[in-house]
Amino acid sequence: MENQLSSAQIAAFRHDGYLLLKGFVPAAACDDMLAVAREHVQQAVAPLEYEAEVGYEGAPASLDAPGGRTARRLRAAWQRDAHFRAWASDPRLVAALHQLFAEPVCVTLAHHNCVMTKHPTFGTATGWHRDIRYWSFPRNELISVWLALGPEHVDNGGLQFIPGSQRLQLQPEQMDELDFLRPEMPANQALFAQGISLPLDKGDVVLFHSGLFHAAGRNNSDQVKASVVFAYHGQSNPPTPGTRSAASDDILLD
Ligand SMILES: O=C(O)CCC(=O)C(=O)O
Repeated sequence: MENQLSSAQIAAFRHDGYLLLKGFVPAAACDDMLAVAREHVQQAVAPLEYEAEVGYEGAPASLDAPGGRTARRLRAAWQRDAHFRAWASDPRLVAALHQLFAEPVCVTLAHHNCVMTKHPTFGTATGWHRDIRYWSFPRNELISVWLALGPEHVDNGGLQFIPGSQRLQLQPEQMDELDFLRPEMPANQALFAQGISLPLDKGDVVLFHSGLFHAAGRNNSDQVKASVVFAYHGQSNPPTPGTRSAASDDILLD
C-alpha cells in the first residue's frame, strides 16, 4: 500500500498529537454505517452502554430514570456489523497508521471498538482526559481513530483537544480519582485555555494519540451525533498480559 501521509502530516501528528484527515471516508460508506447505528440504537441491539451507566455529571440516575436508556455507545462495533469491520480495516487507514507507528498495525477490540452516540437532552459532556487512562500497554503510544458520521462541532458535543498535551508531564494532584483533569486547579485552567475545538464533517477522520487530552460537550442540537471509534497499536506494543486490554481479541491488520 502506498504512503497515505506526507512527512508534514506525520510531523504534525508527532507535534500536536492529532491529525485530521478531511473527507477520508466517502459519504455513502458513512451513510451505510449511520443506518446500521440508527437501527441498532432503535432496537437496542446489545451490547450497549447507557448514559446512566457512564454516570457523568448530569446523567440520568438510573436505567429507569427519565432518559436512563439513552445509548452512549454501541459497543463491539467490529463484531456488530461488517460495515464497521470494513472501515476499521480499510487498507488506506492501516497504511496511514503504519506510517505513524513505523511498524505493522493491530486493532484492539478491548477499547473503543464502538459507535459513540451523543443524544440531545440526555447525552452528557466528557471532561478532559486521555484515552490511555484505563488501558494497559507497555508504551503509551496507541492511536484512537474517530470517524464522524455527520457534522460535529462545539454545539453538538464535538471533540476538543489540547494540542501537544501528549508530551506534558503532569503532577498527580492535577488528576481526579477517575483520571480527569481537575477543573478547579489553576494549572489545569491554564491548560484548558489552550483547548481547541475541531469541527468535523461527515467522513472526516481524526487520529489522536492515547496521551492527548481531549473533551467533548453536550449535544445542544436536535440530532443525535454518531461517530465510529477504534483504537490501534503497533505490533511491538501488545496489551499487557492479564489485563483488561489483553482480554479481547487483538487483530494484526497488515
Ligand atoms: O463524545 C464524548 O463525549 C467524548 C468521548 C471520549 O472522548 C471518550 O470516550 O474517550
